[in-house]
Amino acid sequence: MKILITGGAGFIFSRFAKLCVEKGDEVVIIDSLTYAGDTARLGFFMQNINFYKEDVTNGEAIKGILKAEKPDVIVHAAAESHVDRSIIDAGPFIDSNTKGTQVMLDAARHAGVELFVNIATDEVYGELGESGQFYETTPINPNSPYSVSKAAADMLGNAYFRTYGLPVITLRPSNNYGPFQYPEKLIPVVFLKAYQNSPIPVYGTGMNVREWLYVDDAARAVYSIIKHGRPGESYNIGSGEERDNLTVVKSILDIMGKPHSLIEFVKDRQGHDFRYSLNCDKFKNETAWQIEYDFQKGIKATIDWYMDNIDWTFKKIEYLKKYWETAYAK
Ligand code: TDX
Repeated sequence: MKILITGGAGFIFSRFAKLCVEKGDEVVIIDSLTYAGDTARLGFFMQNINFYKEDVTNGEAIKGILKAEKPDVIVHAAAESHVDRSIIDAGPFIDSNTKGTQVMLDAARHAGVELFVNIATDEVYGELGESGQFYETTPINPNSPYSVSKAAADMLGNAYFRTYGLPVITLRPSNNYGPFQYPEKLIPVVFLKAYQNSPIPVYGTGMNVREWLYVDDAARAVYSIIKHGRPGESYNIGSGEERDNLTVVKSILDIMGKPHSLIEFVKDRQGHDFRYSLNCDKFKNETAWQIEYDFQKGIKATIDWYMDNIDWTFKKIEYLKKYWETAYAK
């Protein structure tokens, strides 16, 4: 199979690209290499990958790549992904996530692919209270500029299936974590701050809940949907491993042998969604997928990886400094 992946130099889809190479598939990546993209994530797998440094909003270039490569499957994952940045400036999110998806869908329609996997997020559903779950049938009701840009992209995929018959499958994964995550997201932020014995910024009360999915499990889930998923359908992918943020932070500090007194409660994220929780029965019933990493195993593997790869993480600090001044303004 020839699989074209957009955003393949990112945290999650570099892992997926490596899995595809391991499975013997031909892999093509389109990635514009923004601040969050990094081909170091692909390592020596780069030699097995046709890599195009290109922006998914560039319609002519995308059409040209699809014409030259003729992929069987497109996995469209390229996106601006950090909620806090979307609160500072929504512009790049609408461009990359919404416009970029429309460009990819149109290019795929004209190229005639067998399958288009549209990567969405659990955040398209909005937020939950203490109880309940999101089902694939739950109405979309996003709250942040980020999740709105992703919800529009999600619904565009459905529209292209219904209107043009493009074979689109939509995936809505929960929070991913693991090696190579860019250190602006909660888990690597906590690692980096704790490593430096700096205060760890926890928004609000730290009681917001996320469902944590280890990146290798996510990559295997995407692969299994290519094999077993049904076009026109959406699938939730989660681990069932729900934790409030404070519990996550304390787990990391305990693994690192750092004191809980490093925790600093800071101003809450504006419009902060309280809780996400996915019902994944549909996905599990239609594929043989199960998680291999519960949170305890996954967080240990993650922190071990960051300890062993401290150089990669520290290289990101210069760029992050300026952003952190805005993100954590008192
Ligand atoms: O410094 C922090 N302090 C803090 O308390 C950061 C960065 C986050 N948080 C909180 C906010 C959230 O409740 O931790 C939780 C997780 O935050 P993020 O890592 O920013 O992830 P989240 O906002 O939940 O969104 C993630 O999951 C869904 C991804 O970034 C999205 O791209 C994905 O779609």
